[in-house]
Amino acid sequence: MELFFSPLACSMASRITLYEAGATATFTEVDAKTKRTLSGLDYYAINPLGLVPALRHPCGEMLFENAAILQALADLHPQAKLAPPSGFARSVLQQWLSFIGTELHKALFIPLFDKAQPPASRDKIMQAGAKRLAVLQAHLERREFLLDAWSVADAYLTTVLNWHVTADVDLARWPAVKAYFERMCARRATATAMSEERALYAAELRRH
Ligand SMILES: N[C@@H](CCC(=O)N[C@@H](CS)C(=O)NCC(=O)O)C(=O)O
Repeated sequence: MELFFSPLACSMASRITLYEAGATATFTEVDAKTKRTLSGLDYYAINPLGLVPALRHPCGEMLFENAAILQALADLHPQAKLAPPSGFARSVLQQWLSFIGTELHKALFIPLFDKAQPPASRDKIMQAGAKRLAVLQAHLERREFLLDAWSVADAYLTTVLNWHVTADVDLARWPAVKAYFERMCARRATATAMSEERALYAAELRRH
């Protein structure tokens, strides 16, 4: 199994998941600027969109998209109980993966990374994002995790919330979200993944 990732990108959710499962994998770093692996392979030949993550599944096929990859990783390690196996509970997991992917990752954080964004557009993005974060706040006020137990959705949510500093989103406005983020960061698998990827990110910055 091979995970194509870039440091601190959304692909970190897969690393967190693998560490939670105690699983082994080959981690192949993709330089976010050059779109080459550190060994020099053209990443567009793996994913024509140049996006991470991509997973070479043990069946030999490539898989793309966080929501699919995270569920595949959970299914490959059922003993770790990282996702409800089926039924309505699985649908709720998919609901959260979609929410994180479309409402937070793509609609809130990625646009805010653009420092050239005019203040009026930034305010509009933040207003819409605040409604999404308020939904999370209400949900997390009474829960430790997104579902009844830790799941791959928590890996994804922690990974995107980790961008709040760069995106200049003050999580203190949503105290339950802030407390959740701090709780998740304290988990051993997450702390290890974050510290490893921070070091790789610093190395990437030094390269460019
Ligand atoms: N829909 C994709 C989005 C993946 C994505 O946006 N990846 C970002 C990193 S967080 C990326 O590779 N960006 C590089 C680029 O836009 O060129 C998924 O959920 O996997």
